[in-house]
Amino acid sequence: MARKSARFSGGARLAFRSFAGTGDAAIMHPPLDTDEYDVALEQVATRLSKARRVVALTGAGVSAESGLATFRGAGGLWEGHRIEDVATPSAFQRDPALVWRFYNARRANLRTVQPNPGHRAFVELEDYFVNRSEGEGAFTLATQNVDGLHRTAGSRRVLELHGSLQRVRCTRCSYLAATDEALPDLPHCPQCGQLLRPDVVWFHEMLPADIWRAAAEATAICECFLVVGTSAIVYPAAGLIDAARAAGAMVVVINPEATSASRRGGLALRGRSGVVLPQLMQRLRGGAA
Ligand code: BJW
Ligand code: ZN
Repeated sequence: MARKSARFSGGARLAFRSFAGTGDAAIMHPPLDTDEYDVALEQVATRLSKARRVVALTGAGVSAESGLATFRGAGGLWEGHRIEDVATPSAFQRDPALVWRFYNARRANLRTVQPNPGHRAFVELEDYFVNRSEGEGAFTLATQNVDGLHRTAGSRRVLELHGSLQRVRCTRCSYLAATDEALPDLPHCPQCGQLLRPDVVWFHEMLPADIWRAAAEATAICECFLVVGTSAIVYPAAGLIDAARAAGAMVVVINPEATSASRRGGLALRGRSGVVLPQLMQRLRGGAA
C-alpha cells in the first residue's frame, strides 16, 4: 500500500457555515430544568463510575463547537445538495467534479479547526477508564466523524466507522494514501492514473469490516454506551445503540435536541457536548460541576 503524508498547502474555504451555539447546556436547551439536569448528571456519573467497559458513539454534533457544520441541522445543505445526494457512489459516477468540490472544501476547512472541550473530555474519559480498570480496551470511541479531531485531541482507541477525510484511495487499484494537502479539482492515482476518491464510507457502501467488527464487539460487552452529537438515523452505526441496549448497557444520549436515540429510552443529558462532557468528567473526578 502506498502511503503519503503531507501538510495542507491551502485551498478554498468551506461554503457552508457552522451552527454551533454558545450558551450554557441547561439554559440553551431546557427540556430538563437545572435541578433535573443536575440529578441526571449525577445519575450518569454514578453509573459510569461503576462501569468497567464503556463505548461512545459520536457524530457531527461533537465537532459543531469546533466550527464544523453538522449534516442535517438547519442549513445543513452544501451548494443546495443534501448529504444523501453527494455522498453516494452514484453521485461520484455521475459528477465526480461536484463530489470532489464538496470534499476538497471540507478538507481545506479542516486546516482551520481545532478540537473543542468535548473532544478533550473524551480523552480524559479514556484515561479515566483505562487507568482505573480494564486497560486499553476499557474505553472505545466509535465515531461516525471523518474529521480526525478525536485523534488530534489525543483519543487513542478511535474506530472511524465512516473513514477519514484525510485519506484518499484509488477507484481502480489498491493505492491508499494519508494526505492533508490541497488536492487538484479531480485528483488522479499516481500509480495507475485512474480517479482517486476520498476514503470515506458513502451511502450504500459497507463499513470497513475490521472496524465495524471491533465496534460491535466492544458494544456487546460494554456496561455503558454514550451516544453523543449524532442524529442516530444512519445505519448500521445507529444499530449499535440497540445492540448496547440488548446487551443490558445503560444508554446515555448527550445532545441539545431530542433524537431518535433519546426517544428510544435511556438517560438523556440535553446540551452541547462541549459543555456536558466536561461537567460529567468533573463529577467523575469527584467535584461538583
Ligand atoms: C450536537 C451539537 C453539540 C448539534 N453537541 N450535539 C437500515 C435501516 C435503514 C436504512 C439503512 C439501514 N442499513 C443501511 C441503510 C441505508 C443507509 C442509511 O442508514 N440511511 C439512512 C439515511 C436511513 N446506510 C448506508 O448506506 C450505510 N451502508 C450500509 O448500510 O451498507 C450496507 C449496504 C450495502 C449495499 C447496499 C445497501 C446497504 C453507509 C452509511 C454511510 C454514511 N456516510 C456519511 C458520509 C460520510 C462521508 C462524509 O462525511 O461525507 O456519514 S452520511 C453522514 O451521516 C455521515 C455521518 O457520519 C452520518 C451521521 O450523521 P451524524 O453524525 O449523526 O450528523 P447529523 O447532522 O445527522 O446529526 C448531528 C447531531 O448533532 C444532531 O442530532 C444535533 O442535534 C447534534 N448537535 N450541535 C452535541 N454542540
Ligand atoms: Zn490506482
